[in-house]
Amino acid sequence: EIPRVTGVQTCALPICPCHRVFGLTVVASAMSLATATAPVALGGARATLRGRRLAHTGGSDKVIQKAPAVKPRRRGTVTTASAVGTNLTTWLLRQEMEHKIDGELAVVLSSVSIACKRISSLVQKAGISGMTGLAGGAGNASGEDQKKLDVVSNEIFCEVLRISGRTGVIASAEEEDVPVAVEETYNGNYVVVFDPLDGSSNIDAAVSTGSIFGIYQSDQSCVPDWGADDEGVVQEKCITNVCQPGDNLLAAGYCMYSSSTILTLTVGHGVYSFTLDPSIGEFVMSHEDVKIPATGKIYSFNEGNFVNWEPGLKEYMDAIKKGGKANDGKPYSARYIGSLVGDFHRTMLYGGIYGYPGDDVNKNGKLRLLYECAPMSFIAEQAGGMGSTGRGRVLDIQPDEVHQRVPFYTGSREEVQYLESFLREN
Ligand code: P6P
Repeated sequence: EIPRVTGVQTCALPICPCHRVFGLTVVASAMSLATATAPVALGGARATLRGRRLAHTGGSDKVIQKAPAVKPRRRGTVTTASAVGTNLTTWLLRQEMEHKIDGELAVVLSSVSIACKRISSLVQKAGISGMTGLAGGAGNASGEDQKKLDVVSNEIFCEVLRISGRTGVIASAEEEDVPVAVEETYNGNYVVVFDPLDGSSNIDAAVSTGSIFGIYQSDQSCVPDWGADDEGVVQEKCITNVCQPGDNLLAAGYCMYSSSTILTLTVGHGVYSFTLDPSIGEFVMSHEDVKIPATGKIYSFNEGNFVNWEPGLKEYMDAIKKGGKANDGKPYSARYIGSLVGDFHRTMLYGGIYGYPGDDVNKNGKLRLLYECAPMSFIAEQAGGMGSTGRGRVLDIQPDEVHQRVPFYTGSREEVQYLESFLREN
């Protein structure tokens, strides 16, 4: 039974094996291709040309094969082979070897990937396991109806993060307004913010959904003194620890549950996507060092809100419908599935712009800064794109509260800058 303290939910979980990223021998598949470039004249000896054995020539020095004209490599040039096909665990170990993350963060990321696998399995069979439809109850902290899978996905994320033993504080889209302090036994150095199942309104129609997460270093001055702090002080420290600007993010990612399950993440050195291979239950790298095209002819907005948009945004919309730079002056195309993760992933790969503007009804729009816009902006910037409020960089914002909303535009750098130019004029 998890003892609940009103205000700050702490939990004393039974001692469980932590998720560990076991040390594996990492074989760096460095290949150096020393290739002959001149025609090969063989004199009575076996020879190897690029690994293929050629027949003995009986001593005549005639050319028996002209090597393909390839640019000679400087001997000793090590060519690091692509990491595509590497599984997530091996990639995390490589990041740790290269000091891009520490072992503790590797454990947290590995735990998140386990949560994503479990949620993917539930999403794939939601329609036949009675997991569609509303959970009932009062809804989440943002006043949104909770689907059954929202609640279950949230519990999965909370459980794997607590058991990882590396998480100090967690803040979820589905938890009440205060972040949750992880009980001391399992307390760790990281703050994890997440939306366990974004776009869950699409579940009943089997349209793409996703999990979004961001990981911060815990501010040691905000770690509760479990023996002395009362719950008000613990709560205050947790909120301070969670409300960090996106620029402090150590890692961020999303897992898209669609025609395939794709975990995309960054640890601050580029963006990598791993596709779940259900036959082995492993995330396998499918996209290496993803870069968003500088321009793109797809725009992704809910135009149902058009009448409430500010004048500059309306002018922008009219402009790209007449024609834009990315499409040789021809009109852009609209794509909108109402799921941030799906719309964002497509924008990442194809280019273009996704936006959820503020309007006359909701001046800060709908998306939450901490666990939607900031993680997605970190990923976008790592992929050469942008994350903007239309008038500033999302990652610069110091959050005032956990479920704070901001207007959000992201995608191709030149497309977001073009949009900003219309808003600056007004
Ligand atoms: P609307 C899903 O609820 C979400 O948070 C994002 O995933 C999505 O982009 C947006 O809201 C859709 O909102 O108002 O267009 O239905």
